[in-house]
Amino acid sequence: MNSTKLEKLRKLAEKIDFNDSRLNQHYREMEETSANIKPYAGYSTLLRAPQHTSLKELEIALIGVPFDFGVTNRPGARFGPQQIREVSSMAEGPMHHESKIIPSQLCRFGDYGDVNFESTYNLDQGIEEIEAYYHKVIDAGVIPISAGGDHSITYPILKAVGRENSVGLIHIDAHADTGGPFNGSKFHHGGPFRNAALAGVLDPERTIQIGIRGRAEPHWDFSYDSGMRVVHIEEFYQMGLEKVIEEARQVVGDGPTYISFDVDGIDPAFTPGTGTPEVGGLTPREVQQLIRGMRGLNLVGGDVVEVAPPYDPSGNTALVAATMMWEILCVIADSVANKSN
Ligand SMILES: [Mn+2]
Repeated sequence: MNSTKLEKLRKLAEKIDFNDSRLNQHYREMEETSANIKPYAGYSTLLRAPQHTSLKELEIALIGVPFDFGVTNRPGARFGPQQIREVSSMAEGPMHHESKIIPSQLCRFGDYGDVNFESTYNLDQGIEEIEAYYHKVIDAGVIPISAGGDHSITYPILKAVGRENSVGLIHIDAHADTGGPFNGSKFHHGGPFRNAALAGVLDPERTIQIGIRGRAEPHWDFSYDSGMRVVHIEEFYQMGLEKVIEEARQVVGDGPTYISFDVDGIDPAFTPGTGTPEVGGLTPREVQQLIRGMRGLNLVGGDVVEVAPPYDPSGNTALVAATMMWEILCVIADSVANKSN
């Protein structure tokens, strides 16, 4: 290499600061606090967020819901939040690489811990306890982003989130989850969005369900009858990602909107650790793009559900879930910042 070029390269390597000054600020602040713990040391938290025991300082609370009494088949999602915490340590850095969003500089968020269930044997009581817990979160004016838990948790969460104004919904899943009572209960994980619509907290006409497939299809009549937009996996690929994003934004409009992501929406090649896997699903890339496409909407909460670690010794299902939780955090942090401006 000629010596001028080499000289220039060596000069470049002397640079200490990042080009983006927000990052310099972030790492300076980290050095000044105790936040600079190595990723493999200390306590695991959701998205490596600071632990918080009070809602007072928070605008967004990351919450675990270790609950799987609502499954129609394989249990295990009660272990989801803890494994999502564990794999969260693999993600380093404060900034979303594409949107350049730095959530910690837009709003105050933290790991608020888990719903601490009093009863560990009773589905109906569990649903009530989740609702009571989230009313406190909403009372404090805090936006919840939750890690499940099976999908039955989303009904009591929406009861709190949608109590003043019914919400619109971006729902990514293999199953529409609008089924009626099944095996003696209406609170199972195949029915949260029927329950939420019937409770008046979810607007079916502002609901879009993406990635739907599989032999449970006959159970989803309520979606069609109530006016939900159902995008089957076949139609997703016919329309293409951009058109689906466009339509999702039209469906939910500018009213309050919730994002619910079931890991079984993704193909079990990527997320086998889940109770009811359905072959032939979305890729993690596509779900990332979908969530990024929701930037600028009026977002009031989100969840990532159905991670069941016992069926995935690799832990990759939880890593995918943590990654989508990060994507959701970024678009919600942006939404919070836009509202306070
Ligand atoms: Mn589901």
